[in-house]
Amino acid sequence: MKPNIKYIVLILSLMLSIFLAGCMNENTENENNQIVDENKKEVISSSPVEDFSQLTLLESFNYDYDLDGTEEAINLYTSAQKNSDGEMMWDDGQIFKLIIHDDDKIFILFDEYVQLGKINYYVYLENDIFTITVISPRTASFTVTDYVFDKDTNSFLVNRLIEKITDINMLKI
Ligand SMILES: [Ca+2]
Repeated sequence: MKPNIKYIVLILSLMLSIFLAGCMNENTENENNQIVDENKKEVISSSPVEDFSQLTLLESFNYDYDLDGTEEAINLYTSAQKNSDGEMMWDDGQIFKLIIHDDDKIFILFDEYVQLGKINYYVYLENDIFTITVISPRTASFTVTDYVFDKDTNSFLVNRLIEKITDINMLKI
């Protein structure tokens, strides 16, 4: 009889798993209907220094967010170049990179080809926690993403606050 009991326990476990999975799917579906979806969390760790000299530096902001006495540089680069008068020659699309330079390492917060759109970033402290928010309006999407510094792991936690990537027809950027 013992094998039969094992078999019944196995079947019951499977049924419970399927039931729980069903519950979790329901939750996911509910949350997908909301604008704010905090389920998609990623972590950005440091990577080796790269050469960005071929790119155009659009903005730079310095701040010592890890309190080690040296300011980090938060730089926004684009692949679009300047003409001889120093004016930007924007194409329909270009690469944007938001990079934090910290001594012998960098953090690549954002590295995307942006078609008909732009990138704005904001740097602030929220409850004394260093945070960067990137807002990217484009003709067919609209995203707002937080990059929150985690001093314990010296990395950035990604919170995709708004991610409208389908059915968007932007009227004004
Ligand atoms: Ca520092």
